[in-house]
Amino acid sequence: MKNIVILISGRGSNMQAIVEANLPHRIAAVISNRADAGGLEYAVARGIPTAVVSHREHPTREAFDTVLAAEIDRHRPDLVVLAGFMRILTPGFVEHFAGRLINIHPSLLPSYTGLHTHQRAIEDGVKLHGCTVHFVTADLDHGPIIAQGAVPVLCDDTPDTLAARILKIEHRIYPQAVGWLCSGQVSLNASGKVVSKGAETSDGFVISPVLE
Ligand code: NHR
Ligand code: GAR
Repeated sequence: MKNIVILISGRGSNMQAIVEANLPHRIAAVISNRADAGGLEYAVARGIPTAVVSHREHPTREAFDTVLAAEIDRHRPDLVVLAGFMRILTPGFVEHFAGRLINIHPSLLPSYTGLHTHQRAIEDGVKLHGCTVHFVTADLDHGPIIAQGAVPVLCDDTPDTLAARILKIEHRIYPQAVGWLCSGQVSLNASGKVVSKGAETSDGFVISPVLE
């Protein structure tokens, strides 16, 4: 059984989706950089060990990341999952967890890296938007892509309605991607490329708006 550590900063709905997927792996801990993260209560109620490492109590990003890495390492994780975790991580931290650190980002990367992705997609008038599960590297939101999900963007969408549509897809692809990585069905090869044993098919497409 693999050990998974999940990092959150807020409500933790992706964490919840991963917990409720009942994967044959142990959620060893949920760690937040904010004591008021809503997701912590859920984890406590499920009997999952929790910890808070507050970025505000550390003078530099390096100091915060050193303490955070030590807290994560106590749980001997095979996989570290960022689920709405909002602090940019230093190259030293990323290197320490290389190949076992993943994130879900609310856009079809490499489009719309960074913050406020839904607002920017609406402003640009794109017809498809979505979410991406990727390995975390020092290059923000540019690590190797594991899985993506797309949704239509509607003419009257607001950032909130679009975010809600995408969140549903996040809750489906993130547990799946965690499962694939833990089972070895999907992995990162020595050249830093994501390789898949059989999870791929050429079926399925999304056209937006739909054809008549
Ligand atoms: N760290 C590295 N090195 N590489 C990545 O790809 C990372 C990362 C840390 C977090 C998640 C990412 C996202 O999915 C993520 C990917 C926060 C910010 C940010 O600007 C940017 C990207 C992501 C998460 N954070 C501000 C900061 O100063 C704080 C913002 C806040 O607290 O609201 O760290 O979008
Ligand atoms: C999710 O939509 C996730 O993709 C996004 O924040 C939300 C967290 O929701 N992540 C980022 O924007 C990272 N910068 P959750 O806490 O309910 O999982």
